[in-house]
Amino acid sequence: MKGSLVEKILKAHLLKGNLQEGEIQIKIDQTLTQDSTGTMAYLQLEAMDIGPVATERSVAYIDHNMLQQGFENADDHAFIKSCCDKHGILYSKPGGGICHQVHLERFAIPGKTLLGSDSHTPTAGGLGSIAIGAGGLDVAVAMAKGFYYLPVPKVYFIELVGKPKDYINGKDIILTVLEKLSVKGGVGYIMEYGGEGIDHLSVTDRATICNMGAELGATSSIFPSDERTKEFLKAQGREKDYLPLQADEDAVYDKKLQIDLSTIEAKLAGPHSPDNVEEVENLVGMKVDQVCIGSCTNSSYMDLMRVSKILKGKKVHPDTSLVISPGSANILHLMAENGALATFISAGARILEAGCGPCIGMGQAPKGGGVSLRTFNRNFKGRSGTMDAKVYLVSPETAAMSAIAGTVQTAKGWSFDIEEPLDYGKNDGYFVEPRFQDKIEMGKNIKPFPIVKPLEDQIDKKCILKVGDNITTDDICPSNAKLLPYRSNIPYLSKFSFTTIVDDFSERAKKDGGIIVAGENYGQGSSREHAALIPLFLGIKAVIAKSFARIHRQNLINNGILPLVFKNKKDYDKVEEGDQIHLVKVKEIIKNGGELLCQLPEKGEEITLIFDGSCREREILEFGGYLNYAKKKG
Ligand code: MIC
Ligand code: SF4
Repeated sequence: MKGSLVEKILKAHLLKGNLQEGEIQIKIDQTLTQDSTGTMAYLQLEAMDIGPVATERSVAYIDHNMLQQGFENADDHAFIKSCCDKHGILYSKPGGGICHQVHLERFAIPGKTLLGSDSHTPTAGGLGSIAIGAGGLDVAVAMAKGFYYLPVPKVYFIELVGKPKDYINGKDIILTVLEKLSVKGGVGYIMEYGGEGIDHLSVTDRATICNMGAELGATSSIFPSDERTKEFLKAQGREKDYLPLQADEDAVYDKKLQIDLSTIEAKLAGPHSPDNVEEVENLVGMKVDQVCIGSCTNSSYMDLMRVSKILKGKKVHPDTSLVISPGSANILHLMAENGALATFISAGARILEAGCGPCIGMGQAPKGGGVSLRTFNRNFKGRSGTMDAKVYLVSPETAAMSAIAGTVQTAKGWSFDIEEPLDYGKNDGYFVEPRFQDKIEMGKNIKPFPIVKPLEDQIDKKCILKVGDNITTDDICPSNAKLLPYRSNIPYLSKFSFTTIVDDFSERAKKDGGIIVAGENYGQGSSREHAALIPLFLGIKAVIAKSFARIHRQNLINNGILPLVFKNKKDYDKVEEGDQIHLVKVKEIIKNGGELLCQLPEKGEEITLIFDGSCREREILEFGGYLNYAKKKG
């Protein structure tokens, strides 16, 4: 990484370790939380018994659980707000916008580090921050102590050359990267973008690209900070935050890929994976039941103004529903003033408040078997709220064209000529400054989190579930309008675990806990700790996989569940659902390192497993989770 942008920022934030290998501790300048992971993060912060946060800026956004069908979500909001008041955290009310979009507009700073309890936190890389998604507990520790641990990342340089056609969006570019690298192509890397092609990309296009770096499995994604960054910050009234930043000419990278932007045509990702990419052209004419425009990927002012240009004077097709959710209240405000909102309404679009909305299944579930085109970043099975819906991820331009036609269309040949505003204005109506009051408001929706038991030396459990590659956290802990209100209630949520795959996982686990066996990239997707807290609650002792997604692996360790990998990936075939699994000398090997022997007594087989963790991670497992570790270590 010598001379890379990543190296420069990490070096300036390095507290422990070195940038050659192993684990590093870095200083965290900013944190963000959102409400559906936030309650857990703040419960954990409370358990740490601290005063004001140690960061330069911490913000708590309410953007996910905004449907208030009952008291549950409102209870959670009140709890989070009281924690903000106590610890000096800025609170962004529901309606203020999606955490990543608002943070980009108002707080992200080139060269700073940001840790967020949401996997799409790297969106701020569009402005030159090193922004990383993590579990709530890691973010709580960052708020309390101002640091975060991560394995030294490798750096993947994506050189962008050429000029994209005017109808091409950052979304088409990142879908092109996903097509080439897949949902696990970025695991272990920070994706660093550069090359003359970036001059043609607005900050929000860059943010779209960084946002979906999460779908590559990357630790983060980052663009240099240049004249376009300066213009954006100036228009946001934050020119003082500008800092030019770029890699050295002779920077060294672990991997490189060159993409010629001029050759890219509109892309889509078909059901049910963001890397199931093909050209939109191939599906032109396919009937579309629903179109959703928004999410932290594509809800910027520039995106929505392009949509407005397409919709101007047109009507949404009679058989299609168009839903638009702006990324921030500020964008909604600008569009109310410049007439774009009126264009949407005249076209027959449904306008939602600024927030995540349908992206996390909070309403607007498509009809049974329906085709939904969404400008979002994830199309995992069931995430829309309709199990058999066919969700395609597209750009806002493709979405708007298709909404009018009622069938898949591209914006090929369109020219938009939309300028960024010189002054975005500042809508502060949704921010609440902390009032440093001590009283925590704990509603009855908030249940205590499960307690981690100390590591046992022998584990003798059944393999109660064997799954394939790329299992998502949406499989482990499904999220939709019915379940999101229970993010503070693990016992209730646990009943729905893995229902995208089997009906009775929680029943299987209830008997005597168990072990899960999985393929590659287990736990991809969200940062939700619930995907570790539920297995913890259900008595899962270990997950044995070919490989793990970064955030989920850390969440398992933080919650005292062993993430073990097969030494020989072929051994995956030897274990079957229902097999008894016997792990010996667990404590000793986790503590001191070495290979872990796994016996399958009914088959008379033995396989070798590895825990490939840092000394700190070994201690966390030994002490029974990160909270216990943090308490013991002071
Ligand atoms: C998501 O897009 O999957 C979420 C919902 O934003 C999650 C966080 C969560 O599960 O609450 C994420 O991306 O981390
Ligand atoms: Fe919200 Fe969707 Fe972005 Fe997650 S991906 S933060 S649910 S808008």
